[in-house]
Amino acid sequence: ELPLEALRKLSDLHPKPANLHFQYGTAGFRTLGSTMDSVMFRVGVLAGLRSKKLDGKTIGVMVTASHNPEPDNGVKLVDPRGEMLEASWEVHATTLANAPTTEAFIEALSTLVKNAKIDLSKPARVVYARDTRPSGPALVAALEDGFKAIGVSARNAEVTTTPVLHYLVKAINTKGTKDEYGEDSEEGYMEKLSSAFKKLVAGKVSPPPLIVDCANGVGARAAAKLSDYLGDSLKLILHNTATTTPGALNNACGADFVKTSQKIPPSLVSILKPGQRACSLDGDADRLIYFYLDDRGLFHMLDGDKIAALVAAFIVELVKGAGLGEEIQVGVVQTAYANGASTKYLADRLPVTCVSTGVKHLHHAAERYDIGVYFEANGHGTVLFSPETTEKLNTHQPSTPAQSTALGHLVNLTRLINQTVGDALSDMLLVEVVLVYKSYSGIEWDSLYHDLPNRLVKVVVPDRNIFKTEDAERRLISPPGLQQKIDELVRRYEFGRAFVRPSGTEDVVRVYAEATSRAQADDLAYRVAGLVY
Ligand code: NG1
Ligand code: ZN
Repeated sequence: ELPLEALRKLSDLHPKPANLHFQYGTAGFRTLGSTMDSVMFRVGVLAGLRSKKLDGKTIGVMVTASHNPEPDNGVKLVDPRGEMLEASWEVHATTLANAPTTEAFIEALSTLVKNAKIDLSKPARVVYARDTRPSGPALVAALEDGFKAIGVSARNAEVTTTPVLHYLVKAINTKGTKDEYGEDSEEGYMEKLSSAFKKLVAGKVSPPPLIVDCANGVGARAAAKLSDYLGDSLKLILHNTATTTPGALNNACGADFVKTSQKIPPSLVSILKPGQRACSLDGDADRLIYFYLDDRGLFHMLDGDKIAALVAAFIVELVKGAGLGEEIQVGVVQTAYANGASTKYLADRLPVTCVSTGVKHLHHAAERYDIGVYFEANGHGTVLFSPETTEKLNTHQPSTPAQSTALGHLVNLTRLINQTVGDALSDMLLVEVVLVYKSYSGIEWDSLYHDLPNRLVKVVVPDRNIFKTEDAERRLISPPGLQQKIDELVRRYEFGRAFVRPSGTEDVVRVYAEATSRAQADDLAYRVAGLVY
């Protein structure tokens, strides 16, 4: 039976604003933080039900709006293996969030319990965390009321990054099993990553210090801790660490700023020397973009596509080196936003799949390879080793010392990489390992291939839901006739490519275009935008 009395009493403290509609999208619920009180309460209850449904396994709840402006906030659920919430439950989340009254909410809960066959006598366990947003504490209090209302045993992981929360979920659920992921604490995470990194770079020449733009967000705290664990193995110089300065979060800094504006954060202009490498985290430290200035002071960005190219080629080399080239297939997963030049570079070397935007699509497609490398151009990504591959790496008998070394590196990579979700800090260490092995500076890395100039624009339209896509979002099937017009335009540009899709996180339609020159890419993007509007 649902604890109706507690639910009613607490739900009445968190009424749903009458005029708002909430949607659990690709990144959970995300909107203005000041409107999310009822959403948080209801997500607290839903997390409890999700845990009960999964026999008391621990569910994660992360309160963050990532790279969005400071007044925004958001919340998403993490399933027991550290992955995004199962898709069918996204619908339940939306239904519960939009019930107009307490009674309607309780009715929707009863329906869910019945339809999903949830045994309410099971225990409910949740671990939750938040980023540094000022709206966070009040929203977490509403979430905790939700836990209380349904009787969740909840563990507060306080202020930490999204990837640490995902790590905790997996670590808690695998504790004491043969698949134990690591100690279930932030320290356990730091220890796991840093010790794998130190083993990988042992005996190598330490690289020059790395400048890290922390977006004035929670990544600043995590990077500072990680830096202590790394000691001399990698020196980090942290910038944009003002987590308590109002308005500073993601403002003219961070991975999204760098990727979108294709510029160095103004706060680093006087700091970054030519040739020196730097990277930006986003507001919850699950995206990573590198960059450097060349001798002429020109800005060069190394985005998620460049990271995928660097990392995938390195892993392929190690797999071959370990004598497992025939047995282990390495593949890459991208979205339509991947630069055409990166797709070409990668496809010449290994299998590449294109999927729809959204981490869950990338993650699931990557799981189909023995080793699946997935990165969004915006810097969100990771590498997945299938359970069979991990097993093989741990048990394979190498026949030469060189094979043994390569095998050891692969095993250490399985520990260095946060396989639950894209993780800026883990990815940063991964990139640093490859740069050390290849003796690459940013310049050599950058020259793996040359990005096609591209432009991404947002178009505000009356109703973005009329835009429907196919072929991994590369083509429109609605509104009728529009795709043909786009095709006609694209044909006029050398290496032209353009596509239109509705955003899953903002009320806009996105237009992407690339061509051989900056002017052509801009021109194509604006002409396509003109068709959409
Ligand atoms: P939408 O708003 O659906 O384009 C954006 C990003 C995605 C992904 C999600 C989740 C672009 C073009 N889109 O999705 O890659 O990161 O947010 O945060 O960067
Ligand atoms: Zn993020």
